[in-house]
Amino acid sequence: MKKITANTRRTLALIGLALLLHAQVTTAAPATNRPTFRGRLPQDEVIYFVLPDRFENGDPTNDRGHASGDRLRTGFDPTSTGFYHGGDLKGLASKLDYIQGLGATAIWLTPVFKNKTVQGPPGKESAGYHGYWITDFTRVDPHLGTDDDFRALVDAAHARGMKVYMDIVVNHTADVIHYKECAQKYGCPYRSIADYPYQRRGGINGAPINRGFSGERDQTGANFARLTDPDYAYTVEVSPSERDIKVPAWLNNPIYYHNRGDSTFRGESSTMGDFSGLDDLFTENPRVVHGMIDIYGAWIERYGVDGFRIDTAQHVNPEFWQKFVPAMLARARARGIPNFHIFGEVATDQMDPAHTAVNTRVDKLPAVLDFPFARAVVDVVSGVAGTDELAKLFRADALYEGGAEGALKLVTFISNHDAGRFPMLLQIVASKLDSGELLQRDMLGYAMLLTLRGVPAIYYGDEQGFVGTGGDQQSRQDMFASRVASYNEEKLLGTNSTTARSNFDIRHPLYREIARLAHLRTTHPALTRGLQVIRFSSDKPGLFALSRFDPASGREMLLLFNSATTAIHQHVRVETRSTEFDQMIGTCPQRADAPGTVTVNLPALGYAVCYAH
Ligand SMILES: [Ca+2]
Ligand SMILES: [Ca+2]
Ligand SMILES: [Ca+2]
Repeated sequence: MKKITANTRRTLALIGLALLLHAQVTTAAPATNRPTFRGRLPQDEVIYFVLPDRFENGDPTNDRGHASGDRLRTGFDPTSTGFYHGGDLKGLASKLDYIQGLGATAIWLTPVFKNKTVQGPPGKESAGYHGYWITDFTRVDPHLGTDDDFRALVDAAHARGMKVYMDIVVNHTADVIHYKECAQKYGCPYRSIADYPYQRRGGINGAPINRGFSGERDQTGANFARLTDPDYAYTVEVSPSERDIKVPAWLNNPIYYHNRGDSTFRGESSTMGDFSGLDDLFTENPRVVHGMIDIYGAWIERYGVDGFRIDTAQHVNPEFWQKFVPAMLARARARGIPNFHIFGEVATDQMDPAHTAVNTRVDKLPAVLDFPFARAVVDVVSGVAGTDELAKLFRADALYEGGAEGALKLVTFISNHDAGRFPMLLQIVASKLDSGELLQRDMLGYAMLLTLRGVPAIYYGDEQGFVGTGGDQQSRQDMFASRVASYNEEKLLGTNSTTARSNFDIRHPLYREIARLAHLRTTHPALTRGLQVIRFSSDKPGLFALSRFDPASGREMLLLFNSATTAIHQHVRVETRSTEFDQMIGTCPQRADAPGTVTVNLPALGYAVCYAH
C-alpha cells in the first residue's frame, strides 16, 4: 500500500513538472525511461471516453452553433436529454489535468465533425450533440468549436504525453435522403435485392435500369459505372434546401448510398440497410472507398491524431475495411505515428466472442471494442453468473486475429454511451442492491477493467458515481452543472453531490480508486502487455484468480477477485519461482506456502493485486 502511494505521488509530481517544463520533459523523458507517447503501443494506454457536449463548457458563445431561433434551429436546449448542452472542445482541453490525474493516457471523444443540427419526424426531433449525424466530414461542428480548437486540444494532449483517438463514421451520413414511398412515415421497411433487383425500377416488374450492373460483389469501377439510377428499391428524394449540405460534394449524389430502407440488423440488411433512417453509404463502390480514405487520411495528416474508433463497423462490408485500414495505417506511419490504433464498434449484448472476433479475422480490423467483456463483467460482478464466464471469455481469445497476443489490443469497457453505465446495468440484472453494495461492486468491476487484458476505456462520469436510469440519452449526463431534471434527480454513488452541480471532484472515492488502479497498470508492463493464465474460476460467484506476466522479466502479477458476499480463504496455484509477493492493492499472501501454491484471503467483494519477486 505504502509503495503505491509513493509511486502515485511521484507520478503526480512528474505531471506537475511536465506542466512547467513540458518541452524539456517530453523530449528528454528521463526519470521513468518510458517511451514517449508516439512510442507507446495501443495496449499501453488507459482511455477516457467522453462526449464533449456533456463535459465542460469552455465557450458559451458557441452553444447555439452560431445559429439563431428556437431549439429546432440551434439544437441547443440544456434542459432536454436529446439536445446540445453547451460543452465543447475548449472545455475538454481545460480539463486535461483532471483526466490525466485519473490515470488516463488517451482520450476518445465522440465525433467532432459538423452534424445535421436537428433531425427526426415532427414531435420526435433531437439534435446531433453526440456527433454521429455527419453532414460535413471536413470540419469541426460549430457547437463544439473550431478546427483550431481541435488542433489546440490535440496539441495540448500531446504536450503532456496523452493521445487523442477520434470517433469516425463511414457507414452512414446524417438523414438527408428520404423515400417517396415512405413520406410522412416513421421508418421505412428494408427492400431486399431479391425483391428489388438493381436492374429494375421499383421491383421485378419495373422498367429496366442500370443495365449490366452485376451487383455489389464486383467492386470494380467498370461495374459501378453501370449503376446510374438509385431508384431500384425506393424513389429517392432530397429536400431542395439540403441538396448541397454534405461535404465533400460527392456525398450529395444519392447513387453513393444503398437506398433500400431501414436495417433490421439481420442478413443482407445488416450492411445495406439504413441505421434508423441514416443514409447508408454504398461502401462497396470504389468511389466511396477512395472518398473515405481521403477524408479520414486528411484528419491524420492535419492533426496527427493517434487512432480511430470506428462507429457501426459491423454494418460495413469487410472488403471496405480490408482497403481502408491499411491505407489509414500507411498515412499514419508517413506522419510519424507508428502505433496508430484502430478499433471498431461491433456491438452485441451477448457473451459471444465469436461474433466480435470475425471482424478481426475477415475485415482485418486491428481491434474491436470488447462487448463480450462488458457482458461477462456485468454477469460475474452482479453475481448472476459464476466466475467461469470470465474464464470462458479469455479462452476464446484464440478466436481473434493474433490470438491471445492480438486480444491485448481489444478495447475493454464496462460502461458506454449506448448500453449505459455499469452500476445501472448491475441493478438491471441483480435488483435490490443498496447503494453501499452497489459502490463496492462498481469498484470490483473497475478493478477487473483496469487489470485484465485489453485496453481499458473509462466512460466519463463513472468516476463521479454517475449511474443513470438507462442507456443512450439516460447515460449521457453532464459533468458541468446540469439543467436536465431527470439527471438531477439521480442519486450518485459515493457522494452527496448531484448532477445539478459541477462534478470534477478528484477526492471522489471512485476517482481515487480508478486513479490508483490506472497508475498501477501503466507503470507495470505485466498489466498492459502481459499474457494471462487462469488460476481459478467456478460456476458460482466467488474467486476469480489469474496471473499476468511481465514480458521482459517474466515476473508474475497475481490478480484476485471475489464476486461473492462471503470471504474467501483458499489455496491458489502460482509459478514455483514466485516465492514472495509485494502487496500492490488489497491483501496479498506474503510468501508461498510450498513451491507453487499460496493461501488467498479476500473479503466479500474484495480484490487484490500481488507482484511476485
Ligand atoms: Ca459552448
Ligand atoms: Ca435517410
Ligand atoms: Ca452499411
